[in-house]
Amino acid sequence: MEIPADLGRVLVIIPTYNERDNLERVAGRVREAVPAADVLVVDDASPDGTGEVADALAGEDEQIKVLHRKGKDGLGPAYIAGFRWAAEHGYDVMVEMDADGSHQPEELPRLLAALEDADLVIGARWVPGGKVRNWPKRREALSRGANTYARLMLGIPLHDATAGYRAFRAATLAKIGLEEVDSRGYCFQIDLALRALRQGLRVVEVPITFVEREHGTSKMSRDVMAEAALRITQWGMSDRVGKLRPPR
Ligand SMILES: Nc1nc2c(ncn2[C@@H]2O[C@H](COP(=O)(O)OP(=O)(O)O)[C@@H](O)[C@H]2O)c(=O)[nH]1
Ligand SMILES: [Mg+2]
Repeated sequence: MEIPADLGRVLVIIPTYNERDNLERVAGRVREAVPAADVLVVDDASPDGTGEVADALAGEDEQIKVLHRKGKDGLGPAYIAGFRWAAEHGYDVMVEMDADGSHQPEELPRLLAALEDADLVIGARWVPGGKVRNWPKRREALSRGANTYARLMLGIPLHDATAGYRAFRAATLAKIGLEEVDSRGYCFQIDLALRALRQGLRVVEVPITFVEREHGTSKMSRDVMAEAALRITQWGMSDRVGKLRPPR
């Protein structure tokens, strides 16, 4: 399956922090699964030399690009830098994909096909047909719980608002006010989905099979979880207070 022609130019943005043992494989799989798409690696000066691996790949394949950043600054800021780069270079579709193989490049054509009738497509785990491979029960419970909390607290129709495998139309990102986004970890994904929904844009979830990484380590931390829990609560509360005010 190729990219639907009317979607235009697609950029797959892969943020990396210490992904030396994963990057070449995932970039190769993207290039094979969707040859027309370009790849942008956004590396935060990984101490393990991922940035040099990215440069070597870019040297061999002109459809692979690299954005080097000064130091580890979180997933959200890395994606925002990637989105800006994509807009400056005239891409029509921006894809978010992890470097660790959790988001299978072979599923990207399905996400892109769904984008024909949507403004944002989320590759979702917690929908019928969605799956997770090699996750401990505890992590699954945490992710499901966080997503249920977000759905109820924010009143949004999504089942996997924290999912990070996504395809955006460039117009979607232009409309959602990226300058104001300062979420760093998982809540970055919720933040963008919420903004898209509040703009009245079409947000669609398609089932994916998420595969836990084999190499390297997760950058998920207590701080990342605490940020998400706090922000969901704040957003949900301010929305409720807003609704209590008399209409103007
Ligand atoms: N550039 C950049 N990439 C990051 C940062 N934190 C995480 N990543 C990347 O974001 C993706 C998802 O992170 P990961 O550790 O796999 O989180 P998990 O899948 O939720 O366990 C991976 O490709 C990471 O290398 C960061 O601060 N900067
Ligand atoms: Mg991961």
